[in-house]
Amino acid sequence: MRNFGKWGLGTVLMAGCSWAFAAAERAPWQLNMHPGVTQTSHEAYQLHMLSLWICAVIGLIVFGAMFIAMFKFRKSKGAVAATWSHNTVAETIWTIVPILILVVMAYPATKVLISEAYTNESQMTVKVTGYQWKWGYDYVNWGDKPYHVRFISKLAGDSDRTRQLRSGLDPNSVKNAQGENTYLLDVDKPLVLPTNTKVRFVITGDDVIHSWWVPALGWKSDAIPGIINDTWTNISEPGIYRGQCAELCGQDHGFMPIVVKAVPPEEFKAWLDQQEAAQNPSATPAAAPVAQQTPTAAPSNG
Ligand SMILES: [Cu+2]
Repeated sequence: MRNFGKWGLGTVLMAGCSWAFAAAERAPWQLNMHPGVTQTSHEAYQLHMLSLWICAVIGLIVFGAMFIAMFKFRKSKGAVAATWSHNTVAETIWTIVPILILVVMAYPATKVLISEAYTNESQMTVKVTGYQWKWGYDYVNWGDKPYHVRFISKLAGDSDRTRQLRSGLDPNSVKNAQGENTYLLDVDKPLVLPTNTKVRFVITGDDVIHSWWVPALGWKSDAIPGIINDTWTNISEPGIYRGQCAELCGQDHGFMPIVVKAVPPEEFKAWLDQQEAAQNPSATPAAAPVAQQTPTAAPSNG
């Protein structure tokens, strides 16, 4: 009976863990995946929950059968081992049932993968380039209008100074304006994106393989030299979304965070125009009236 108490406690703890994993609300000590802020991330979350529940039910059946066999048919109760070794009907069932379960899981997963790859009808394009150890962002267009805005986004100065060997600086004192600890999480220039806009990403690497990953967007994409991966996002809520390089790329792999700042489309457009004017003064009518007479002049892309 003492042993049964131990097993019972174990079962209750396991059930408690499953419940905690299944809880969808964001909370301190949240264990489950976050649903994110895009259609793709919601779809990934639903796939995850489907798999989780299928696994939970399979676990319950398998462990339930195992515990019944262990307790009800134990030697001390006079159980005698069976002598048969094959049962074609049982083997057929336990081959076909897992195949059906895998098909049930693969069908929606494939649908989501196909929709993630559908970059047509995007409203703007951003090129992401992975470097050792920073990210390059190029804003290629907004609708029909081409843009030539480009910048490098790297670890914020305070984190960078603090991380140096024997810097003597306290990582706990690296904080943002809201007082949150942002040690190794902030960058000097975030990737600004508009909300409610289908943004296409073309992602590549300049030296070694990196991987661009912001969990709230629902996907990650390898940044491979010589190869261009494309995917898309459409962020529903303004906010700051953080990510990391997700492919070991050298000694400072852990020091190239990603920060996406999602703002309403009007605010984004104003920011993008301002960046365009600042980076390409010769091509901007306001800064150089001469350019107004020759609107076809190719903007310099310094
Ligand atoms: Cu990396």
